[in-house]
Parts: sequence; C-alpha cells; structure tokens
Amino acid sequence: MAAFPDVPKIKFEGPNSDNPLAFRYYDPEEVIEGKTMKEHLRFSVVYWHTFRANGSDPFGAPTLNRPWEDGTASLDNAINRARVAFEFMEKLGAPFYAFHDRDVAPEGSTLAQTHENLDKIADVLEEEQQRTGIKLLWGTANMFSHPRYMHGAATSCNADVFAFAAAQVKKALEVTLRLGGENYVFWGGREGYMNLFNTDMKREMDHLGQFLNMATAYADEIGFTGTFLIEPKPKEPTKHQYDSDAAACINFLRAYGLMDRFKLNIETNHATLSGHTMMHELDYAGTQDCLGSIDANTGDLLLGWDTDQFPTDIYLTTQCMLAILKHGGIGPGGVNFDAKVRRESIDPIDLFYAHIGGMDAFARGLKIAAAIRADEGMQKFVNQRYSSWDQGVGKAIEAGKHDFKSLSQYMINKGEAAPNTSGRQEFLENYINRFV
Ligand code: XUL
Ligand code: CO
Repeated sequence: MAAFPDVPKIKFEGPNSDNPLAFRYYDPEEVIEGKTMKEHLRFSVVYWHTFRANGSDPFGAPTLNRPWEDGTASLDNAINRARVAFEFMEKLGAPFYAFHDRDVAPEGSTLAQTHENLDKIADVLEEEQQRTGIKLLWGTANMFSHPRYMHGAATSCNADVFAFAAAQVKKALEVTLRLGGENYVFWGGREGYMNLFNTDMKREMDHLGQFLNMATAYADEIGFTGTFLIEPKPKEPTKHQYDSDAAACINFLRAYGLMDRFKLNIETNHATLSGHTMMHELDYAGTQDCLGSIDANTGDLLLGWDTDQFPTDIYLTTQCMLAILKHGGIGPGGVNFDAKVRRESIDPIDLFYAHIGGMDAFARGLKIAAAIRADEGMQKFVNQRYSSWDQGVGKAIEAGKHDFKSLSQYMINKGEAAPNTSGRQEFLENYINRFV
C-alpha cells in the first residue's frame, strides 16, 4: 500500500505557482552553464533523518507520526520502510540517496547476523534502485551510536573496538560497491576526545590514519573506485573531533598519505560550528582540490548546536553555488540533504515540504550564482584587485625570480610601496544583492 497516496509526482510549475507540492525554481531539465539543473545539483535524500528520525530530543520522547512503522526493529519493518523511502524519493524526483548501514538494517545479536540483515536489505535496495533509477550517492557506517563506540571507533583506546569498526566498514564498503555507490563517507562521530588528561592524541590520530589506509587498500582489492570523503565537524558528540574543519582534515589527509583517494564532504551546520562560513569551507576545500560533496542544511545562530535544518536562505545557497561553480561543480558528489524536519512538524507530508523547499532554495542559488558569474562584475573586480601581481615585481615574485635580498634592494630603490586601493566590500555586497 502506498504510504503517500495523496501526493502526486512533484513537478516544476514555475515561480508563480501557489501549489505547495510543486517546484517553483527547480526545473531538472533547465540548462545553466551548459549542464542541466539535475546534473549540477545531484540532490540526495538521507535515510537517517528522513526515514529514521522520530522527533525525540535530549528532553523528550518521539513525536513524529509515521504510519508505516510497526514499532519493531524487525527485518520486515525495515523492508517495508525501504519501500516507503523509494516511494518518497521517486515522487520527490531526487536522483540520489545516502545511508548508514544501521539506518537501513537492524543489528542482529552477533556481527555475522548483522551482516546478514544488511545483505537482505541490500537486496531490497538494489531492487528499488533498479525499479526507480534512483542511485546511491554514498554509503557509510554508523560507528557512533552503539555503546561499544563510547571512546571512538578507529581512535578508541580499546583495540578490539578498532577491529570491530574495521569489520563494519569492510562490510559497508562491500554493500556500497554492490549498490553502485559513487562515494563512501567517513564522518568522525566519536573520533575525538572529551578530555586530554586521559587521551593519547598522537596514538589516536595514527590509528585513524592507519584505519583509513586499510579502507582504501580494501577498496582497491574489491574494485570500489568511488571517491572517499571525510566530513569535517569540530565537536558534538565529542568536545573535540579530529576532523574539525576543512583545513584540519586536509592536513590529516596529507600527513597520512591519503590525498589521492580522499576529498571532503562539507556540511553547512558543521562549518558554522567550527566558526567558519559554508562558503569559506567550500572555497578552502576547492583551493586544495578537495571539494567532494556537500551535506546541505543550516543551523540556527541563536541555538548554536547541530540543528540540521533544511536550507531555505537564498543568500546561503547563492554563496554555496558560487563556490561550487567556481571550483568546477560537485559531481561525483551531490547536494545531500543531511537535514531533518523539526520535532513539531509531525506529519509525513512535512517531509515533502522540507525537501521541496531545500531543492528550490538551491535551484535559486544556482540561478543567481550563474547570473553573477555571467555578469563578470565581481570577477573583474577581483582580477583588478590583484593586478599588481600581473606585472612588474608581482609577476616576477610569482615566477620565483626574487628573494629577500633582491626585494629589499627593490624597495630601498623605490622608497615606499605603491598606494593601496579600496576593498569596496559594501559596493560588492550591494552588487550581489542586485542578483538575489
Ligand atoms: C553528523 C552528520 C552525519 C554524517 C554521516 O553530524 O552529519 O550524519 O553526515 O555520518
Ligand atoms: Co552530515
């Protein structure tokens, strides 16, 4: 039986539509900068929030009403839920989805049984992928919910827990490969510390480096050629997470010889938790050729924790798309809605409103960013701002033709640096607002 019998396939109806179950800006076939919106945005639905979140929070019980759930952790319930998930994604028109192993299949009483459960669910996912054409953007392993991971997984002080995590990732990689997953994500979860008095940070980071190298070695062995992604987040659940921001992750990847296999999955609410803007994290990752995918959501500045709300702010999505277009696009990553409806948004239909709003917000951001780029005003300003590097001493420095001695002589001869020009921040902020 259909879980959403009253919801039709969501269609593009244009900005004047007042139908809340239609796209006003996301027209999958509209071509922008030579690619369709569908190709640019590669929208993805997350299994954990959209099909597993129940509205509980640290202060209260579940609130969300999901009529298809039977309240058990049975395989039958998980299979039924998978069918519902694909009905939802098909009606929404999302081309991708993402999951953790434990979102889709229940744990058994032994690891072998847990693997078996995952295989049975993978049969259903594979069948539904074939039926609908929806693809797996990425798979991952949940190595933070179970009590065994209280001290971390790859960075646990307990070597057996490291081994358990290895077994879990091995299986998750096999399932991701089987389902044609285009990427595989590591989010640090509890890979960090609560207190340095009980922590050997060097040993923990070495173990994490070793763990990720084992993952890429196994991927090579089984023929998984997808991109590996690290998802930065500075804290929550730990006080300090080792993958704290894009710069820390990239330093880690370089230190442990992982740069050729890994990129980053940048998440908006994680960027802001680390004291950066999303645009900063995207641009920084892009400068290091590490921009892999995004977890699209937003936080709440007045709350200050990882609220994982759906993105609706056009200024934010414009900034995201400016950075993504600048660095050549997001594929084989995607715009993955790692976002959940509020615990007060209790009806299944709220899942549609949330995703439609997020998709429209990104579609608008894409169109605005493309218009800004086409106008070239901002790029011309930036080029002009750095023009002292295109000639004379600047050009010679960039070409490696100077050292401290020659520059000292140059300045002694010249006597004073050329005058500075205005940064024009307010002018440019006004300029951007002409397009928003
Ligand atoms: C947690 C988070 C995760 C990762 C996948 O903050 O974002 O859901 O995206 O493990
Ligand atoms: Co995420």
